[in-house]
Amino acid sequence: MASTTTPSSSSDPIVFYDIASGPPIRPFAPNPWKTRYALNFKRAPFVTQWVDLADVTSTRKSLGLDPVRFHDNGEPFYTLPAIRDPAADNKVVGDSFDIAVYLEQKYPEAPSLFRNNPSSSSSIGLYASFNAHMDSLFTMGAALAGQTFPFNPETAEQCKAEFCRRLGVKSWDELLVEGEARAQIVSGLQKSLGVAAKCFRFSGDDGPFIGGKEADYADIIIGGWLMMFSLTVPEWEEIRAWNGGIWGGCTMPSSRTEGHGDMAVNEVDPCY
Ligand SMILES: N[C@@H](CCC(=O)N[C@@H](CS)C(=O)NCC(=O)O)C(=O)O
Repeated sequence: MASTTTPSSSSDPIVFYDIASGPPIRPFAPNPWKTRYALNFKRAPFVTQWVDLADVTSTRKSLGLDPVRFHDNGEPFYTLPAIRDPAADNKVVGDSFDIAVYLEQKYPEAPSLFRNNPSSSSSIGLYASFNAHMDSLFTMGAALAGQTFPFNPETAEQCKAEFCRRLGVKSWDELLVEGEARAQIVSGLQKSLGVAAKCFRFSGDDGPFIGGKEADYADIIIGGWLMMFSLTVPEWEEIRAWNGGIWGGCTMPSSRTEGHGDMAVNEVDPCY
C-alpha cells in the first residue's frame, strides 16, 4: 500500500494519509491538500503516509473509516485524506473538513482556522457550506486534468479502468475532453470563478486573503483546489491570470505565504 513516511521532529506526530502522484511523489489531490495546509497552519507535527491512488480504498478500510462520499448509484466511494493521531489513542479522522475541526480543537493556542467565533458551531457550519460550494464549483474544471493526471505508471491502467467503471464509459479516451468541449468547460469555469472572485472583497493593501490580512480555512479550501489545478491542468497559466490574477497571485503558497508563515507548506514536513 503506502510508500514513504517522512521523518518529523516530534516523537508522536499525526500520521497524514495523502494520495501520491506518480514518481516523483508529490501531493496533488485537492482535499488532501486542504489537510496539508491545515496541519501546517496549526503547526501540527505530522508525517505523511503516501498512498497510491489504487490503494486508497484498502487504506481507508484498514483504518476502519466509513466512507464519506458515495457514487451516484449509492456505492461507497472510499477517499483520502485521513489522519491518525497516536497521541490521542490512535484516533482516526477521515474527511478534510472534519480534520480541520479536529485540529482546531487539538491546537486551540495556534491561530484559528475558523474566524470570528472558533467555538461556535454556526460559524463552522458556514465554512462547511463554503467548502461544499467551492468543491462543486472547482469540480467542474476537473475534467481538464484527464490527459495530464499524474498517475503512477505502475497502477495507471488499473486506476483508469476504475474511473471508467464509475463513470460508465468503455475507455479512458472517452473521458478526455478536447476541442470545443474543452473550450466550453474552460469558459464555464471562468464564469464560475468570476462569481467566486467576489469572495475576495479586499481592496488595496487590505488583502490578500478572503478575510483580509490573515488566512483562515476559507483560503485553505480554495488553496487546495488551486494546488490541484496548478499541478494537473494544462490551462493553469491562463486560469491564474483570471480576475486580476487572484487565483495565481494570492492563493499559491509560494507567493501567498510571504509574510504569512502560517500557510507555509514545508515547515514540519520535509517531504514537501
Ligand atoms: N469529503 C471528502 C472528499 C475526499 C475526496 O474526494 N478525496 C479524493 C481526492 S481529492 C479521493 O480520495 N479520491 C480517490 C479516488 O478517486 O479513488 C474530504 O473532504 O475529505
